Amino acid sequence: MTNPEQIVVPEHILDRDCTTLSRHVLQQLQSFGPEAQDLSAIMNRIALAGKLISRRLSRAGLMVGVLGFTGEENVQGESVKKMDVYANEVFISVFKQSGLVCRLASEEMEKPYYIPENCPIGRYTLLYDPIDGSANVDINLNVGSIFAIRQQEGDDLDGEAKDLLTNGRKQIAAGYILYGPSTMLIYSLGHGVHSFILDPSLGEFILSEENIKIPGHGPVYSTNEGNFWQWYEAIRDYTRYVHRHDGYTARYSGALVGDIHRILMQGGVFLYPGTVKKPEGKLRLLYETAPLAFLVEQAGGRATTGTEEILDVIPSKLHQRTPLVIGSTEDVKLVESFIQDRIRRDNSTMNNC
Ligand code: AFP
Repeated sequence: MTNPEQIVVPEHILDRDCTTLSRHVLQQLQSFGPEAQDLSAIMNRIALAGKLISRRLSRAGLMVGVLGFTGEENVQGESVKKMDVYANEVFISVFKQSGLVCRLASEEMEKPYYIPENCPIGRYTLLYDPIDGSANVDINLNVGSIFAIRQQEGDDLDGEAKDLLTNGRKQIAAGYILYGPSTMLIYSLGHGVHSFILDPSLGEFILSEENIKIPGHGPVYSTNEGNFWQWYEAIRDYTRYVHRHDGYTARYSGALVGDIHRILMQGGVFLYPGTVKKPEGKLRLLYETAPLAFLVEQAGGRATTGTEEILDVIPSKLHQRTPLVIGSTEDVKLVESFIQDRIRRDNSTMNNC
């Protein structure tokens, strides 16, 4: 018989070590019903995709045919990297026979991938950006995958996926996988934000932190200031403000997931605003800005286009882009105040003409 006093690892640590992602989903939903089982299984599949991508990234420089471009362009007109193609196909492959989803919609595919009729078909849709920040892959810096889960509404017989053209509040779950020094999975089912770390010795994502709360304010502003002269005056005003005031510091990696992760943990604001030539900005609503907005709001932060909450935006097409201002409530409000100020000034100039 084991004497409990001889156990050297405290019970709560052992318990945490045993909290895998699928167990955590069931705990969150407080149910073992079919819906909870499905969501738990979906998260498990996303985790499997993350493990496969993480494994390939960790050896990318040693393998043939992993780094660099394919020579093709995606639906966004951007050059496709070999890792983008691999990661996109990994998600399809892990979900194809799962019986959990009916469609997968990705930044890399013009139209959603429909589960073939000879495979079991589920009622959920997975939306994802397989490798976000893929320019970082070739130089061994952080990249990520972003995902969201929605329930299919209607039968989508015409294959247009029009039911996905709804606001981000329809997301059931969202999160990202960060491929950094360790591989992390952060997710929310609408009950707080929780993080998991891939333990390579176990091959499992293990709970690292529950109910993450973003600080109300942080020192970091994260944006590509190379676009300064392409931005609208309001964003330039904000940037001048942080340059002239103590307590701000800039951090930008060129990979959204890493930059958002820093802000989620330490506070601050990330901006990818529209430019005069591209008022809609660069980031895609369904695969990037809406999932991250869902997560950051669940952590107590905010996400806006500058004039509208990201989660209220109704897209008119699958690959719609939105400007993004996301992070700590106080810091997002500060950016908004510069935008509102410019709108007021522009309106009064027009009224005086
Ligand atoms: P990809 O997903 O096409 O690799 O683009 C990366 C990204 O969407 C996002 O991760 C970055 O924050 C942003 O673009 C970087 O864009 P800039 O190079 O224009 O700053």
